[in-house]
Amino acid sequence: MDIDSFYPSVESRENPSLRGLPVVVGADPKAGRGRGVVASCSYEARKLGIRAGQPISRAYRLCPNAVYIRPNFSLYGKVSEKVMRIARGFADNFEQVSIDEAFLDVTKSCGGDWGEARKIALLMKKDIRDTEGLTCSVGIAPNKSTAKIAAEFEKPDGLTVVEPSRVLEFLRPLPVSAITGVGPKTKEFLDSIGVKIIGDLQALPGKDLVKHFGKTGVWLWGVAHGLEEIPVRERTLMKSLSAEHTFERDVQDRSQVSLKLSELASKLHHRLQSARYQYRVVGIKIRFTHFQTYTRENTLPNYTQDKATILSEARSLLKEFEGNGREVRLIGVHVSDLEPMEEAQIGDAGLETWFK
Ligand code: DCP
Ligand code: CA
Ligand code: CA
Repeated sequence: MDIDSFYPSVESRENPSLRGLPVVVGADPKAGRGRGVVASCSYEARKLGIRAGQPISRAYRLCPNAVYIRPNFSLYGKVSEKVMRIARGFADNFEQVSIDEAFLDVTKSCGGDWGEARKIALLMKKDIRDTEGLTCSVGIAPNKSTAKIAAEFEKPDGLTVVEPSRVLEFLRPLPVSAITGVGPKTKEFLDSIGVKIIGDLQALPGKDLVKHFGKTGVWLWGVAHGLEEIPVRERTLMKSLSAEHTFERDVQDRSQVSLKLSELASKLHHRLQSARYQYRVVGIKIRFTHFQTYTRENTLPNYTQDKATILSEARSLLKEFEGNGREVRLIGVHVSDLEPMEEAQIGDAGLETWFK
């Protein structure tokens, strides 16, 4: 299940006068001079060509009269928790994958009856609509990758059921980019070997995919044939990540502190990348001789996965403590307000290493 136009739908629910209007949640457009991006927009705004991730200035050119709203992350977080609690109640096993998206394993509750699975989905959709005033789209299929594609298939307020016997024909005509995990670079490469739709993937011998993609090729083959079988599993979403260092001897030399800070920032970024999370808050911890400890943090306007931002934010937070001449015992960096990135299975990074 995936909530429809999540941020803007929450905004319209809070302020019903926005219903039916093009609503854009994101950076301040500043009459066309704004520099941030669109986080999400209502389906009315999508009809005008506005898209998530677009520069807000572009959105403004497309529709200066749209309703532009700065994101209210804490509200979205609370609404997400409530929706997820409802959805969880309909599942044997539940796996939340992002703020507005989850997999529900209903194998046991539907006892192999696809009509039953459909009924469960309709009940869940009704419950979410009645209780939280939001619509979502649901895909029902024998595995996660097909279910995810099916959920995207008809939006908003969709319900797409793909029974096992129909999986191959359902997937065949869809572009390879419909597969979560096939990013722009993978798509470009597949394009270069003449693979455009999932049907083209289905026609490739598995060993060719393995030749091109290594282990990922096995997964890709499974996805194309609707045979991927990664189980639905409860996962605890990470809330924050931190890294710190205690100096062997308290140090006066702040260039040493700064050097360590950049090592810690790279380490954190590496861990974020491998766990596939983005962050919105960067903080530091500094401890002087005699254990006087201070923490500082800063919230960014958007979620990001950028490496340089961790260090630049940490450095600017550290400025406050410069020039006080005190000896530093420990330095730490943390990132919090984490949000999982959606392409959970294969990244373009994997493809790049393959070609090196
Ligand atoms: N989001 C964001 N920046 C992006 C993409 C998404 O901040 N580039 C946020 C805003 C979205 C939320 O995550 O509302 C969920 O993302 P989805 O990709 O599920 O998109 P929506 O829910 O907005 O729309 P859809 O109806 O297509 O699912
Ligand atoms: Ca969504
Ligand atoms: Ca989503």
